[in-house]
Amino acid sequence: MRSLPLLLTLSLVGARGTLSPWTLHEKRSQIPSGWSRAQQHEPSAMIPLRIALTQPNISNFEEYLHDVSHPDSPNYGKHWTPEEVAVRFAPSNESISTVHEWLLQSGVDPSRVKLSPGRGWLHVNSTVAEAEELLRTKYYVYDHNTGARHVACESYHLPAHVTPHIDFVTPTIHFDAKVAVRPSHGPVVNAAAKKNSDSLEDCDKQMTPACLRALYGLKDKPASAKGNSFGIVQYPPQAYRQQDLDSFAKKFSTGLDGVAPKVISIDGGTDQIKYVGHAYNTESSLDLEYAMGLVGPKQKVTLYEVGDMIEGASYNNFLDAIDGFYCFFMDGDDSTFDPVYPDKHHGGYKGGQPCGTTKPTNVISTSYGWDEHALSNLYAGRQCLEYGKLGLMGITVLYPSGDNGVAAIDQTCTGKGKTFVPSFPSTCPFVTSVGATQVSSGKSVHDPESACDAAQAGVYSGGGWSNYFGMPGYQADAVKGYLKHHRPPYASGIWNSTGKSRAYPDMSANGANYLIAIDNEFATASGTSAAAPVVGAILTMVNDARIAAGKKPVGFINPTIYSKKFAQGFHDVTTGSNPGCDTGGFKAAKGWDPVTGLGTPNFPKLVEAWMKLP
Ligand SMILES: *[C@@H]1O[C@H](CO)[C@@H](O)[C@H](O)[C@H]1NC(C)=O
Ligand SMILES: *[C@@H]1O[C@H](CO)[C@@H](O)[C@H](O)[C@H]1NC(C)=O
Ligand SMILES: *[C@@H]1O[C@H](CO)[C@@H](O)[C@H](O)[C@H]1NC(C)=O
Ligand SMILES: CC(=O)N[C@H]1CO[C@H](CO)[C@@H](O)[C@@H]1O
Repeated sequence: MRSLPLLLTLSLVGARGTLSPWTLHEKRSQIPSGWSRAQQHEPSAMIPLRIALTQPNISNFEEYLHDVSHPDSPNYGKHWTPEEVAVRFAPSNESISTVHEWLLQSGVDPSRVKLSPGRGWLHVNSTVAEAEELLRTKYYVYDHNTGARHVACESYHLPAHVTPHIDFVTPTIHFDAKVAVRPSHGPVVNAAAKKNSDSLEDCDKQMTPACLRALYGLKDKPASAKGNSFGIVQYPPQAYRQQDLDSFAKKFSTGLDGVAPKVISIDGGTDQIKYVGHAYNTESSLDLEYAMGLVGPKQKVTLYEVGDMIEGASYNNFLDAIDGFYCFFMDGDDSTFDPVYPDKHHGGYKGGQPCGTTKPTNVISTSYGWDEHALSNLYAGRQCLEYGKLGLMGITVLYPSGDNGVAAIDQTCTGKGKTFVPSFPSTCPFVTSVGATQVSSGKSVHDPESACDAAQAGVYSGGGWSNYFGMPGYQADAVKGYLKHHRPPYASGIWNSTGKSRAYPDMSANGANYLIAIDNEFATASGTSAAAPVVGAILTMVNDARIAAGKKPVGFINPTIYSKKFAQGFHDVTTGSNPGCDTGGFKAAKGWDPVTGLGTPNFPKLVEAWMKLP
């Protein structure tokens, strides 16, 4: 840990702070479902505050990203280095000193204030009583119906002169950002593996690599350009079993029998073997069998295993590991928000948190999602910007759009009006959100696909409009077109009908009834979490072709895929919908729609279009 430089002396303290009025900074409108407020928190308890300092130049963020990722930009593909990103967005000395000054003035001893190495965060070791005074708030303990506990407040305030320098403070109004133990995949149904490896029959009942290759025109075996990489992120207790990957390979993937992914452990992440069962092995079997199967044996697939079995991990734990300028403290710190390492619990991981020492792959696919409203707007916003920074550096970030149509992960909807619940990080305009389609019953791979239908696939593709993020320029025309020609018939109170917010998904891929090897048998699994790694594999093949030709990886793809140059790159999906919240949800339609996005990939056309770009 590093202390603040001595330049921040008491001489900076002036009368300004004391005169400044307090303003409301963040307020939660509801308690996430399952939680209830118990009692006020113990005033003497320790509560380590983390203060996210405002980053400069953010107002130009979309422009910067557009500059390196729009196909008409002369700087297409000229990605930034991590240092360039850090310098552009590092909080200013003024922000650091203003906030520090306020803390000292409020009676906090300088030894208890620390600045993170990337200068993005200030940490204050304080008691609940002090934090309540600093933030003009009250902390409560909340109970979850599973027995979990959480410390939070309902709202908090900051002095007006400090406000422009602080993004947000944690722990405050946010609820646990730890990734849900249950990944967002559909039900698993036992099914005999009757199909042989290249049969294109019954692709409506059992999806296989051969069905996907036929649907999207994929090459059998990519060349594997040196320097290409593709990563899948896994959170505990999910784990893969090598014997399952081998059984799958024997049947479907030549050259992969006995081949393991390249495992990178972050924060004590391991491939746990203590628990076996569909609840523990489905996500990883699905992701790896298809990711590895599609890119073939020459392209190594990286598996990031994040978090130990006790504390688990949040998306931020992963982001800390791959970006040293985002991470908080080299050696971990006390926090009740994002899990902290070394883990103090008995049997927990005792090593530290990697901070920017883990190399990110060109394409990163994560098959988990979260309800947008469980996180605060500002917290989600900060994380979203981080995905945008990865985009600036040429990294593609994929998230599934969710499996419950317009409803939340637990299928509930908020409020009396049954308000739709968007899925984060899909609503972040700087990730590529992937929805799910199916080969409908009785149809073949040569017929157009439809959006996933729960009757056949057990899931409905998540999609809709964010309540937090504004609409990015790259999708404005596509989304306006949908709102004009297929305006959803719902009252404006239950969905974000402003036409000014981020709409998702961006694209889709088949997510229905994937045949997987799991726990020594074959079964089928469905969901957008199948679609995301498949899109990841396809973009990895595009990168393969580009890198072999001396070009850069595709990076952030959204400005590209919505552009006219890529209009032929997708199979438009025009049938199906995504029901939820006692409604029929949204409808798929010609062009972009909030169920299947732009449609499913047409690989030969995508490669052709991407090879024309510098
Ligand atoms: C900010 O402060 C650091 C010392 O902590 C100093 O090296 C740097 O030059 C300052 N930057 C500006 C723009 O004043
Ligand atoms: C925070 O303060 C407590 C009590 O003063 C102390 O025991 C603890 O070591 C401090 N933690 C850090 C990270 O400074
Ligand atoms: C709808 O989205 C906009 C832009 O993201 C946001 O400002 C607004 O608060 C949202 N409306 C609701 C009701 O959440
Ligand atoms: C390119 C650009 O706009 N840079 C600005 C980023 O923010 C710093 C600090 O506010 C300014 O000094 C730069 O001009």
